[in-house]
Amino acid sequence: MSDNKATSFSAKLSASIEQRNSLLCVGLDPVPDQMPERYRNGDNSVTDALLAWNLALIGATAPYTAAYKPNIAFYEALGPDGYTLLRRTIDAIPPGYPIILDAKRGDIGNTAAAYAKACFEHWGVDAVTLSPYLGRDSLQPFLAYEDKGLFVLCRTSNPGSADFQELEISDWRTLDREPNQPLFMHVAKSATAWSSSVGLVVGATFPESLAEVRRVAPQCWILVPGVGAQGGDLEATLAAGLRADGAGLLINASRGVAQADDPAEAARDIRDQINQYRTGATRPTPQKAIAQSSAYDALFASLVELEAVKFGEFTLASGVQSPIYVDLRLLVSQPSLLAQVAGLYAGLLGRLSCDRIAGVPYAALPIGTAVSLHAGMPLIYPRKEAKAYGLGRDIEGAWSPGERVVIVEDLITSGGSTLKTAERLRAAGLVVEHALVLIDREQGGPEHLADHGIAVHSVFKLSAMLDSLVRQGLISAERAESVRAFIREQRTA
Ligand code: NUP
Repeated sequence: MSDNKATSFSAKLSASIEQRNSLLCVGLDPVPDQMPERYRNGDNSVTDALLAWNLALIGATAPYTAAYKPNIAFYEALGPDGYTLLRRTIDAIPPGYPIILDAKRGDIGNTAAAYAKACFEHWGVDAVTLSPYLGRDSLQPFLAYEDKGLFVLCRTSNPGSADFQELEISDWRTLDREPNQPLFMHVAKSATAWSSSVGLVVGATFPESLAEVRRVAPQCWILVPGVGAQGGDLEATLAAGLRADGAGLLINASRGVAQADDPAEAARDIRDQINQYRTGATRPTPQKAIAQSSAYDALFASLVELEAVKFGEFTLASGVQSPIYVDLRLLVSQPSLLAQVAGLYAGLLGRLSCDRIAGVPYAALPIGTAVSLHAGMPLIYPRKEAKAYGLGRDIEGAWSPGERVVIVEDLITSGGSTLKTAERLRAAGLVVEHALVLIDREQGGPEHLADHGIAVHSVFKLSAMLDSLVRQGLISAERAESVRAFIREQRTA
């Protein structure tokens, strides 16, 4: 959630952060075995002792924490008494402190509505954690409580978060500016686009992921568990995730505070460490942390190094003077880069259903072959000139009329060569509705092809590469601007 639109949760959170000068969130996760002996007074019940512990924690940490986060699992584990303990704990938190119920809910619509009612009406908390994997409609009942905060699990702190959250996928419907991305990045982009009341959960154990998430979700609140007992690096977390205004992160500590000999001191220490970093003159800018971790920077730098992308003054076949020259035929000279690029095309291809891919000669023949090997998808290719001897074949490879073919091209400018290929394939009875390219030069090609019933999916757009090369210091901002101006001019020409 961003605090531009002051929902009452974000307003309450901002006020509490300011009042306590703290980005700390104290977790209230009572575990009987871990309870210090002093809370057992002989004949009190376990839940009474746990309540005494929670009350002591709340009292001790109130001067230093901005919010509290009870995780409902620890209360449910106690059976019916656990519900009473949670009720009393929530009621004991002084007004002015936002309460985030860590419940990680996510279910089909009507069930989600019941969960939302339980969290916001029964427990009366200010915010809740949610799992995004049932999709947007599963969050809708929570979004309907407009004044509440939602923290969507994005990149969790546990080692197993790699099992699914790191899976690299591409979504050509929304993300064609960038190559394959981990699933958690899709969650970050989509969930924060659903509503400004959506924040994210990113574990402190993955600061590089946090930097990536911050890059695509520059404004939202991010709840960060995993410092302390789970070993997350506080400084790296702050470097990666703080917003430019020095806020935007809520750093959770549960066991690190609750099990300390002196919880007040533990909470104060974490708050102070965070604040030293926030106010320190030496901290690296968030932009630097982000630039260091962009997954695409390396690809763009490799293309420049190979001279597949060159900057200068070039005369194009049309006679036009261009400040950029892209020659992806050179990819064959660096097999590892060709393989990487093929993987990116294959990611786009995975979303489409087709029978074959078709490489456009010449540049896209080796690329098409590499994609075919990567995706296990058979390749065909139209000859430049039809053969006047032998079988006189015009399209090489095995195919039958009526099959669906996805065109693989190296880059798209006006779309002319892709259209020519599509027309030849269509004339042979093949069905052509999609084309994949590595680079969209943003000169109107996709729009032109859309008029001919062909959807173009690009791995990235030229402007994304220019932005990255400037960020990496590989080209100057002026050079990037001259390329952008050229592209604009050519587009309108
Ligand atoms: O990715 C997550 N990691 C995590 O630890 C998402 C969470 N919600 N949590 C919760 O944060 C976890 O369930 C526990 O309630 C708290 C971290 O506790 P501790 O490691 O600070 O004791």
